[in-house]
Amino acid sequence: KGQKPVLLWFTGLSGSGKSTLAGALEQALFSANFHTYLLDGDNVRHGLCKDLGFSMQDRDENLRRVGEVAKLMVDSGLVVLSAFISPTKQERDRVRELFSDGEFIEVHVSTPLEVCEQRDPKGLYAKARQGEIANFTGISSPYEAPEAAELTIDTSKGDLSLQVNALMSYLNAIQVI
Ligand code: GGZ
Repeated sequence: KGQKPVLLWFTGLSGSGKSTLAGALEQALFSANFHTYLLDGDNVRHGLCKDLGFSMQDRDENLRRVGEVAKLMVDSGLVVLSAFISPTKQERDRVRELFSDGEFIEVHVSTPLEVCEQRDPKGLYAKARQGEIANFTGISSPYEAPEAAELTIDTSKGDLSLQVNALMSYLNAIQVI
């Protein structure tokens, strides 16, 4: 049983659950013996993109680099998962264009802003509201929701294991795994 290399691109607000969901999916794929790699702010913004901040221009460049790296990883045969806010349609579509049909799977983590702000795991929304963080997505910087994501998941509804199962079923249905 083989695997078809693809990029699963998770997009959504800070605190929407992108990393948690992508991490749990990666674990499920790993357990089923698939070869994966998870790109997220934790492993990219401290290294490859440590020169970049959160202006629109820097986010563009962050996502351009992530897209190019993901492309190399997909070319090497991996199932790649990425978890970045990726706030604009233009940035996401530019990454999509690097891939052939069916290779780029956009997953909109659509958890509402109110829920993300209530979760506020790192206290960043509170800081953004107080003006201590500028250009914060959803507060003082825009987020454009995808119009045609392959999948949409609201992590405030239903539990993580069911959402991972839904993602695994989708990957199975489109013959990625
Ligand atoms: C949004 C910010 C900001 C600003 C710091 N706006 O919840 P987190 O902390 O762990 O995830 C957020 C992360 C977003 O980085 P990305 O590389 O995903 O963004 S983008 O795709 O737009 O390039 C948040 C933290 O960085 N963070 N400042 N101003 N999120």
